[in-house]
Amino acid sequence: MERVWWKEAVIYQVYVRSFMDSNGDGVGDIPGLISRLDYLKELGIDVIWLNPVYKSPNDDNGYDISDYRDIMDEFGTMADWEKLLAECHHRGIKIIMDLVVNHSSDEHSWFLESRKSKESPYRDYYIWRPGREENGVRRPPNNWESLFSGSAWEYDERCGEYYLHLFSRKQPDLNWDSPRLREEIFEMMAWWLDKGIDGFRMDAVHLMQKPAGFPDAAGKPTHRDGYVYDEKLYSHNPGLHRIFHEMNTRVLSKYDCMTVAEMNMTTPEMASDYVAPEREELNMIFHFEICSLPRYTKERKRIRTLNSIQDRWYRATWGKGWNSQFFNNHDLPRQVSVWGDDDRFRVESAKLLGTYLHTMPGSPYIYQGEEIGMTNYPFKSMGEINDVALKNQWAKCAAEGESEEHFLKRNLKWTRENGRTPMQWDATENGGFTSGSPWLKVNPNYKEINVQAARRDENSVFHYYKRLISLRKSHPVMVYGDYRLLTPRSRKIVAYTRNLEGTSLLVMLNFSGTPLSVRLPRSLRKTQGSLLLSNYGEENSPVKTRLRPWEAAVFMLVKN
Ligand code: TEU
Ligand code: CA
Repeated sequence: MERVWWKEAVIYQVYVRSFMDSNGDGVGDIPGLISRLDYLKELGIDVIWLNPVYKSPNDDNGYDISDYRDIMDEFGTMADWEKLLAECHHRGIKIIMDLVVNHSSDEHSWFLESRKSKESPYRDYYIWRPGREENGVRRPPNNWESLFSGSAWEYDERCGEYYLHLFSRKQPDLNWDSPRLREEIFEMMAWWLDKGIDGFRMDAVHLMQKPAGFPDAAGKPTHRDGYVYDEKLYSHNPGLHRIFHEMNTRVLSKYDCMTVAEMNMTTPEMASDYVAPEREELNMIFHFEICSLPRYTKERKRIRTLNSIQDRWYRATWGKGWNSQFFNNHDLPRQVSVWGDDDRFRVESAKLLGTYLHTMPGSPYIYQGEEIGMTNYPFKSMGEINDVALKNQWAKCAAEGESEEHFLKRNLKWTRENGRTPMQWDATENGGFTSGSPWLKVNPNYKEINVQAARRDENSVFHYYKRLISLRKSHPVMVYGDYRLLTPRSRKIVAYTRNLEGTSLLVMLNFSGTPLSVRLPRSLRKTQGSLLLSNYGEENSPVKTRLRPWEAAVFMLVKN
């Protein structure tokens, strides 16, 4: 397998708005991030993925961009950003930027021009369609529901047409069928790469190519308004591969950069067509099969399903492309609250999850705060929620008579707002995130869970992550070793080996709060080995099969 830096890299995601506020306005910013780069260096990560920092009216926290070549006022200036890049590179840290080009903001100059008239040279940068009439009533061009609730079409009085927005109405979809639009985006990408960035995380790109003819979605409406949500219909349409190939050959291939494409609805069977190097498209994908599993699968089936998903992805990508590993990000609740036990075994289970992500095949992505075991927020009312997606959904449900209590019960554990509360730096007010009043409340557990406390405590999640990252650097088997699952039938134990040129690792994880034994296959029962890493902290232990609650143990095996 070809060795490249982005396969070896540990990537750290920074949601700037919630990372560190430098000027007391309650909003994280670029100077704040710069002030914490030494912390990230100490952790040992290689790449920072910056959530969008471009000019934006912030209808969707920066995912609605009004100028792709400028920085959001609240976050700082272009000079601040340039300093950030220099300070990162100076420390040997790379930066990848969020590329949000399925849609722009409705305040982008392209859209302002586009909506002026049907003859505007920018008209075809977006997707405009006449409505249809039903019983004398004007209706949108089709029945699509937006990913953020309500019709995916918005009527525009000026020309009497609708524009498409798969997300909020302030996020009109760009028209990738327009050669001029494609050209603009490619130029913009090259402009950032020329500035020196090291790649892109590509936002919701499975949706870039719309289905020909914009057919109605089949299936049941989500709400009484009658719109039908069918992400499968909106995704992976013919033409998408051509876009990536063009993007790659025209722009990406000219730089030593990495790409990771966020693409819900991607199956392992589709994956290699996107990530096989000879296809010249992408480097890796964030697929949603694992992160959406806990919400939609029964608890007792969770681990077996996790294993089978990983197995399918491994077979589909190993030796043919590359994969990514993550349990949380800014669109998801905190991993220790979902996959671990954020109460009795917070520290143990946070370490176990980290062990898994860093020893599975694929590049690990750490989401800010994960490395100190930050947890979900105890939200009590919709009044505390900022997120446009959840607010829109609540408006629909409230109108249909659902009580707030019931709605919260269904959604709070899963809302992405949990992942967006500010980073907890120390035990001072607001966790040291801001001297002002934070844009979103800091989790009240900041007095106990914070960076300063974690750094002081040798047994903290933070020190364990440091160790994981450094082991990954000194043991190529953790990156390039092949993977074999040993426990396909177990409900709570995950054990596997990684092998590379005579070096073997054995990883054993107990995803439960009760002690359990691992049944190793016969071939491994007499194996000798030494403990490389354990979340219970001991040093020299022979291979053992009894695991304590949430115990994670990694052994280096000795060939007999
Ligand atoms: O998320 C996209 C996204 O979440 C969808 O692709 C996904 O398929 C869907 O939510 C699941 O049903 C990205 C960003 O990560 C997110 O923060 C933005 O709000 C969104 O795009 C719009 O830019
Ligand atoms: Ca600020």
